[in-house]
Amino acid sequence: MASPAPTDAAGGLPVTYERHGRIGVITVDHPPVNAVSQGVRGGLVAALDEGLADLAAEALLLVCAGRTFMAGADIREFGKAPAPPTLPEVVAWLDAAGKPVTAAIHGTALGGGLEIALACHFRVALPGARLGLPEVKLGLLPGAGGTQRLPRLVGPEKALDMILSGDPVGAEEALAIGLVDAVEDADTPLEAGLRAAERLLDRRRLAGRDVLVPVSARSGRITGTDPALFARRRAELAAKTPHLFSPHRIVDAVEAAVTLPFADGTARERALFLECMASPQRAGLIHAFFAEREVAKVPGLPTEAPLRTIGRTAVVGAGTMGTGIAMCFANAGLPVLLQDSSTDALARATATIRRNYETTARKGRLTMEQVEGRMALIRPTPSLDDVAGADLVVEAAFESMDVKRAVFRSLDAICKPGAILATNTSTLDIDAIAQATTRPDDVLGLHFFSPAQVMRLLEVVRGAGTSDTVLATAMALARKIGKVGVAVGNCHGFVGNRILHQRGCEAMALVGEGASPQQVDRVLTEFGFPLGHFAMTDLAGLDVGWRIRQERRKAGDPEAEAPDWLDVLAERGRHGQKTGAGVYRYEAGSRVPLPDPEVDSVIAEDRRRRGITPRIVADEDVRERCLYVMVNEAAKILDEGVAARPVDIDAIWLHGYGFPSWRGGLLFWAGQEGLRRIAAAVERHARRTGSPRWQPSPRLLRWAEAGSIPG
Ligand code: T1G
Repeated sequence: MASPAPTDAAGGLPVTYERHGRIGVITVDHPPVNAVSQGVRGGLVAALDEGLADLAAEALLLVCAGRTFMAGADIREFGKAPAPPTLPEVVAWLDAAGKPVTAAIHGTALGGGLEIALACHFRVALPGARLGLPEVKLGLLPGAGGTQRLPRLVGPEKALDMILSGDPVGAEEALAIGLVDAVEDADTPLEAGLRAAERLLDRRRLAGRDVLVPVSARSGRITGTDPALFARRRAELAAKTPHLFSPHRIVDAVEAAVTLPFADGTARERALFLECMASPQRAGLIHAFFAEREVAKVPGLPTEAPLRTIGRTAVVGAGTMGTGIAMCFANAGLPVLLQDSSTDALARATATIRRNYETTARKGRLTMEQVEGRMALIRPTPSLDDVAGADLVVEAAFESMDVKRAVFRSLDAICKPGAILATNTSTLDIDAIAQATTRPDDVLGLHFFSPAQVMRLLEVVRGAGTSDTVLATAMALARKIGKVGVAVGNCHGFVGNRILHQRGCEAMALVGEGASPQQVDRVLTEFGFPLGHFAMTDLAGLDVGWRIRQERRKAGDPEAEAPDWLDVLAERGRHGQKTGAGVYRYEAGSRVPLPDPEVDSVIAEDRRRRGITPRIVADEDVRERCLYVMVNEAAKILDEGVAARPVDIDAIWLHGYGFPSWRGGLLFWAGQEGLRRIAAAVERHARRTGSPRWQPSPRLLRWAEAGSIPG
């Protein structure tokens, strides 16, 4: 298959061929992750042709330049017409090569990148390398032979584990299960690969490794597999992820490796791959993949904005949030002072942190040495003066403006010049807090989501005075601590909670009209949320919202709602999971929400007091009103510039509120749901209720007119 060596966008050669002695070396160089683009595919074929034609080359070696082996097909090409050669064609060409080909793997060999390595005769991994087939996380399945070759190397059961989880395995495990032939320690993949290829030639081992999995010599099918394996996996998927499209097809494809000869199994895999490629879930998951990376680039923020150095951090307030935030910094290797005037609170926080780390260690995700290392990074102190030397201080005190302004006045007096002062407030006005200091340019919001050490979203809230440097530093810090940082503007509830508030108002209205909390929650979990609205309220704590509403009423906020049945429950001490009862009741030690007749009677009393006769509410009403009001609020947020792009809102709800990732995000889903349909419903509810929350956003109406949401 001779073809001119293609060039990449920069005009360079993404793949080159060069002989080293008797080994022909094919090098892929397509930064940043050697994604297998059309140029790389064409280059691989051209280089392979050259190596096969090179009579002095007795064997071939495939390596990658840069930080990693090929990280998979180029996802940016999905949805476009496939340009030849396709990945399956490249893999088939490798498979048929007349000379032994060794792949030397460093960094990550993922997806199509690993499938290329699987088509080589031998694989060596450098220490630290990771190998996986993560296609399921994109709504796909390995479409270039992975579902047929992997089972033949590691067995169908381990292959199903890897492909259904999408999680990579390390080099040593890859060796143990037969995925690689050797782990080769060397300074470069080239050095490791040449050493391995020479060794193989010396041993005259020109065929692939002894296949560890019994394969029929006649049919090429895998033999000896427990026939109940696939039924068991299908039953597990039906229980765990009935709504996901690609996992069921992965089972079908791996089963074909057992029931069909290789060529037929490969054809079956291709057909199943194309079914997944056409699925809306693939579009949603790939949008979610890029959204997480896109939001790190803040429009209008100079990319060369100088960054402050964040070496020492501090957290003020050792409550639930402060404790979790301190763990975030320690997890990233940053020393952190955890300050609280109450030594009891500090003792509780320290015990909680240790308990959390030891639980993680028991699950094998941390060593006890790492636990002690992280504990050593967290220094509790009752003295606020101790934070004077911190580069960044995060205030996580009680959600009260008076309290926060007092803390910031103190920090302003204590902290060194250039220290960044951040508040973890979830709803309060950043500017009002910044005005308590003489350095508003160094103040911003870092809104972590509970539990802070788990949830990936971090709303980075820019105040009127926040400088570019401080914003850029905060966004870089978000990446360093493993968060999805999204830059947002300052308004009540910022972006995520402001949208959540509208869904909550609608959920309360639906219950007032006759729906039950269970019905609202069931509709939302059937949509794909991990928790319904009221179950999530129980998790966060009814007292949180109750206090915020009290604060708003005390401040005379005209939009503050009158007390409702949730306030009645909160006043009765039903604060949610933490008190064993909230909207639901919870058996001791259980998080399973159970309906509670006491709540039904509180709701019934609330309806009587409001003069409402309950009616049957249809599930479709619940779905439409809870979700469409969110879309309308998102459009208003964009209208006001509180969020810069639709993708920012998608990332916020994906990573802060469990919006189902296979739907791509709130606004990506709205585009699939139908913008005209949503706008018409919003206008209908506006006429029905006259409520401000249903007043259609002009932007939503423009989207409906255009039939799409521009980036
Ligand atoms: N295609 C195109 N671009 C990619 C890419 C890919 N596969 N992977 C990463 N990028 C971009 C990413 O958008 C970012 O761009 C930059 O590279 C750095 O990524 C047929 C169908 C490899 C572990 O699912 O898991 O093969 O923002 O910030 O944190 O069977 O990227 O700089 O412009 O994530 O060091 C299967 C996806 C594809 C791997 C590196 N492969 N990538 O993480 O860097 S489907 C994957 C990752 C497939 C075949 C099937 C991670 C990483 P920008 P990054 P990182």
